[in-house]
Amino acid sequence: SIKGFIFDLDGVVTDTAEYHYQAWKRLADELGIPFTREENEALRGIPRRESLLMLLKGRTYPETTLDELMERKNRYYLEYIRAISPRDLLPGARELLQEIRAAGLKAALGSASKNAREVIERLGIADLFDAIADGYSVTRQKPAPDLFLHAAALLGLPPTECAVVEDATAGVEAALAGGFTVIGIGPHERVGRAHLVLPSLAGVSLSKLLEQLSV
Ligand code: B16
Ligand code: MG
Repeated sequence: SIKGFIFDLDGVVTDTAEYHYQAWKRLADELGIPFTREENEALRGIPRRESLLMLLKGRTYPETTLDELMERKNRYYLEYIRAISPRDLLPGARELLQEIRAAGLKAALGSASKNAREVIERLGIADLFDAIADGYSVTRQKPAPDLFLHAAALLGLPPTECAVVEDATAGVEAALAGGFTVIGIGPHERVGRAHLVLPSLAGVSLSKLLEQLSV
C-alpha cells in the first residue's frame, strides 16, 4: 500500500514553467536565437544544462561560455521567482499535502530544479515536506529513476510504497523505471503512461486518490 508521495515541483505544485520561459526567452533574445513558448514546453522537467543545449539548437560554444549562459539564465530566473507567493500554488496542492500529513503518510519533493527549496519556501509549503530531492541530489537526471529513488530513500520507503506525482514525460518515465506507482498530471499525450492520469490536483482528495490507485 502507498505510504508516501513524491511530488514533482514545476507543473504539479506550481507553474514555474512560465518563469523558466521568460528567463530562457531573455537569454535567447540576447543571443539572437528564436525561442517560442512551444519550444519551452519541451523543456518541462529537463535539467538546466540539457535545456540550454536544446535552446542553442546545435550552436556550439566553449564550456566556459555554456557555464556563463546557464548562470545568466539562472540570474534572470531568480529575478522572476522573487514574485512567487502562496498565491502561486496550483489548485489542490496544499490541500493534498495537508491531508497526507494529517493521515500520517509521508511527502517528499522530487524536482530537477536547483532552485526547488527557494520556490517551496516562497510558496509557504516547505514545512509540509518530510524530505527534499532536488537538482543537487543526484547526477543522473530524469528519465533516470535516481532522483525519485533518492527521495524514497530519504523517506525510508521502498518505491513500491510510494506514488510519484509528475507532469512531464521524462518524469513519468523516471518513476516507472524506479518501480513507483505514477500519477500523471496533464494531457494523455504527455503523461499517458502513468498508472493514473488526472487533469490537475484541483479537488483531488487523498482517500479518493488511494482508492483510484488500488484498482
Ligand atoms: P533549475 P521540475 C524542472 O523542474 C523544470 O521543469 C525545468 O524546466 C528546469 O529546467 C529544471 O527543473 C531545472 O531547473 O534551472 O531551476 O535548476 O519539473 O523537475 O520540478
Ligand atoms: Mg515538472
